[in-house]
Amino acid sequence: MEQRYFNKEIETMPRGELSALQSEKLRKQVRHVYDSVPYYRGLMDEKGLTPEDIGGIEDLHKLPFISKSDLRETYPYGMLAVPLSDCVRIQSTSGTTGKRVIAYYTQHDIDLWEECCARAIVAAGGSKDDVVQVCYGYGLFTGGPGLNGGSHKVGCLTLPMSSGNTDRQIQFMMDLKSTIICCTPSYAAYIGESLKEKGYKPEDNSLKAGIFGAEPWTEEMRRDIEKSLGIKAYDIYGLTESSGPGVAFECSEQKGMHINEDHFIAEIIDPDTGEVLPDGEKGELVFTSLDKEAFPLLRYRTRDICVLDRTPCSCGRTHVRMAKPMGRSDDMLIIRGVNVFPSQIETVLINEGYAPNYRIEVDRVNNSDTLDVYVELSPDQFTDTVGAITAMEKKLSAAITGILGIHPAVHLVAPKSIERSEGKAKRVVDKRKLHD
Ligand code: DLL
Repeated sequence: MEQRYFNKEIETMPRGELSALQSEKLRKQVRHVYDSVPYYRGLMDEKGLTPEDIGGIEDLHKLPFISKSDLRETYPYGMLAVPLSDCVRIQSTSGTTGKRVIAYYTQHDIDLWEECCARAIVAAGGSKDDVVQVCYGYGLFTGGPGLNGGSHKVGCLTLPMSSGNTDRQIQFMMDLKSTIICCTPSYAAYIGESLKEKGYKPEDNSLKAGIFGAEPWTEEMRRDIEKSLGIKAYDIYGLTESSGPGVAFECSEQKGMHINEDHFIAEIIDPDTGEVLPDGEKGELVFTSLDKEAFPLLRYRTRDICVLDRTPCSCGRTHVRMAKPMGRSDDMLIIRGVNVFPSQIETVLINEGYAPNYRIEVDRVNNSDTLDVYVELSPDQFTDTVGAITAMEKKLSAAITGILGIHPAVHLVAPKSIERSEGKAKRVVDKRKLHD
């Protein structure tokens, strides 16, 4: 397949030149942050560091980390590195775990963010001839505005649908012949299911690709969505703190997401010790933004657990690839002492032939953790024979035990009884937190 790039010079830049570019930008960025963010200057002072100590990327490890708690402490303006009058936009996180994070953007910051998204769209096969249906949420969430801006930059016809109203999504998709769809993977699965219910076959739509992210999703879920929509499904990663979607994106090789390294330096650290880990080892992803003016974060701890791969990619892009994040360190459940990521359970469900409609409930009864997995049956799996259901539950429970090493209570429930998600899916209810 012929490779196309949005910014060939940067995306295929030889490693040596890329490192030199990163070092030059890092020196400037550290100086900018030191001079304009008293809070970060304080952290550097505590370590006895001045901007002169950071000669290039080899010195990155000397800098202090920033985490969500620093952003909460400095809320709302404490991390702002330019006068408020130079900012043109804010975006914000959903704030489900505590105070919201507010990210600020100058026009320059918006431009570079949108370019990152444009690179992702072109890598997924997009060009000015495409019709891009953006059904990530618009508003404070970065998904809609980010992909919308990227789609404009590529010159695609952009459908700013936002999330929800699935009947209308399907009507526009069919009438305007959308070729690329952008939304969360859980909403993509829901749209696929709704199309089927309306009697459409995968080949009835004009879609060729989907750009899905904002939440963890497995390879199994990718195959499911690809089949139900008749497309190639691409992953995209990002977080509000670092602009939004487009920090990393998949190319046609689909062997990890290329991190836009001209704008972000990625490190993997041991979440307990903060020590930088060698490439190929699993740990917490840390980002340093190199170009952002308003809200530049140095060594920001994402809590996402991930692996980096620097081996060359046959797509020609030279930028490092990150594996699909397997979840956040704070999403990881510790059940009876065993570390469990919801994505592990999802893999088993799909491999066993179930759709990714499930809810995980963890509780503590008589001082012992309980794990209940509610899994929805599809209409063709549904049966009202109790014996058959019990046998299926036992088989699924054994398959999950085989992977996790702990035994869940599996409950197969009626079709459509688990709530669908139009944005990020909420799959886990940890009732232990409610009791604390
Ligand atoms: O979710 C930005 C985004 C929008 C990314 C649209 C991709 C597409 P936040 O709401 O701040 O920003 O959430 C960021 O979501 O730290 C990850 O834990 C998770 N996440 C984002 N993309 C992926 C992905 C947006 N592709 C948090 N795979 C991040 C797994 C993802 N997790």
